[in-house]
Amino acid sequence: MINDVFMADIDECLTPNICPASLSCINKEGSHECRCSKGEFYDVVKNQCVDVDECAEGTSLCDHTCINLPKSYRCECDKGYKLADDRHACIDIDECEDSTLNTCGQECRNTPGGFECGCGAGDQRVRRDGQVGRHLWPSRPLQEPVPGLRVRV
Ligand SMILES: [Ca+2]
Ligand SMILES: [Ca+2]
Repeated sequence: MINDVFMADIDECLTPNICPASLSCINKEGSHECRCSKGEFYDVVKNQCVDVDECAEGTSLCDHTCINLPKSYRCECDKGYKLADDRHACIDIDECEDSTLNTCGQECRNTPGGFECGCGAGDQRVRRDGQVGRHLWPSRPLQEPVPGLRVRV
């Protein structure tokens, strides 16, 4: 019969400095383990935990830009896109949904990463601000170039 008293686990982690600096102590049944934090790895040469550069390793899976951080990383999106709830994917901002995000005087068409402004065939005035919008399209096909069509950029 096993004597529970002799089988009792000792929590080695209660011993001060049982693990080298920057390593966390994990108590295990009959032993213990010194481990680096999540997002770090043990560098044998430096004898310490160092940050994993998820961006350089290509493990970040960011849609656009990866920013390496201590023990972590973060994803950023190009202009005209916003970070999705999963904090990795980038989704297009619909500038036409919010009039403060587009500079169209008349019609607005959402495009991936930007928006386009257009005007009716009968209207020759089109406002366009090059900030995010890229192109100009006639909202109705023009049969031929309209004389005197002026585009203000
Ligand atoms: Ca990192
Ligand atoms: Ca857009």
